[in-house]
Amino acid sequence: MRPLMQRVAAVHDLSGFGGGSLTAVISILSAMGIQVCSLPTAVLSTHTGGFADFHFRDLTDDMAQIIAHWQRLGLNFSGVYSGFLGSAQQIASVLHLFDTCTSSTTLRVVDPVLGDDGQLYATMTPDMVTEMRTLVGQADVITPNITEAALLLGQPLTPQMSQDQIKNWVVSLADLGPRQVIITSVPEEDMRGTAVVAFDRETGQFWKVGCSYIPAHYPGTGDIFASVITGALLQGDSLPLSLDRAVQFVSLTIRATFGHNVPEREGVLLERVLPCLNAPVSLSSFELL
Ligand code: PXL
Repeated sequence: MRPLMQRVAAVHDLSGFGGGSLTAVISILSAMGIQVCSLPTAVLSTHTGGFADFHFRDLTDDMAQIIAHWQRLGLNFSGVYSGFLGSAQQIASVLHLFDTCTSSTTLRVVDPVLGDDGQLYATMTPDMVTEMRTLVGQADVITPNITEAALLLGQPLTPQMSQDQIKNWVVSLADLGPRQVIITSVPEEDMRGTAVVAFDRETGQFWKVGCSYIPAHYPGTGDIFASVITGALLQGDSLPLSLDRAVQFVSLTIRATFGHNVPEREGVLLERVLPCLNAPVSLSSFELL
């Protein structure tokens, strides 16, 4: 029997204030008509970007129990989508979830949340980087930002990258295992703005979508991006159209926020633009690289 609704297991933290993580994942996928089953990895008072003395509760032990219960219930997910993890040990749980509660058609998306702007996030350890290489190896789709791509590949991050170099990186990441690799925040050669660059190992195609430059950096936009990618792929969109939808939606959230005098650490005004996720696709700007 066809499932009544697509169902995704979302393996992310719940940050109370500051946007991003499960708050973004649930609202975006729900708006796209996809049911979210949350597997929380940690509970925090805020995200870790820009707040000192945040409260952090690691849920590593709870995760195994939650998965065991889901297994007893015979749940079968159309997608498993992981993001911020609370400890390196949680990677074993995500790998276990990949092997249970899934079928041959389940889409496995891993956003290897490790850091940004050349630095690891406050709770991340070198262990996490090593283990994350194993997790991305079992994914269908991965969505690192350029810092996370550098960490996964053990390469230094440079302010500028040639087209050949970035192509090299997406292929090297695909060599770890995933079919589709999407790198965000790739610096443009002219240093004006950034781009998203993707590679599909099965077709051998490289794609690029440019992002217009806005001088602001809001936490949580990586979670928003990866959530739209997950929703669009589950809705049946191609990789390039999914990239386009995710870039356009993230740009909208930033434009809805920029201009208000809100501290960047409070994140974007996601709720202001959520309904746009249901607008018909009207323009696209992807390019073949
Ligand atoms: O946006 C990624 C993310 C998710 N969850 C927490 C974070 C961050 C990035 O800083 O701190 C708790």
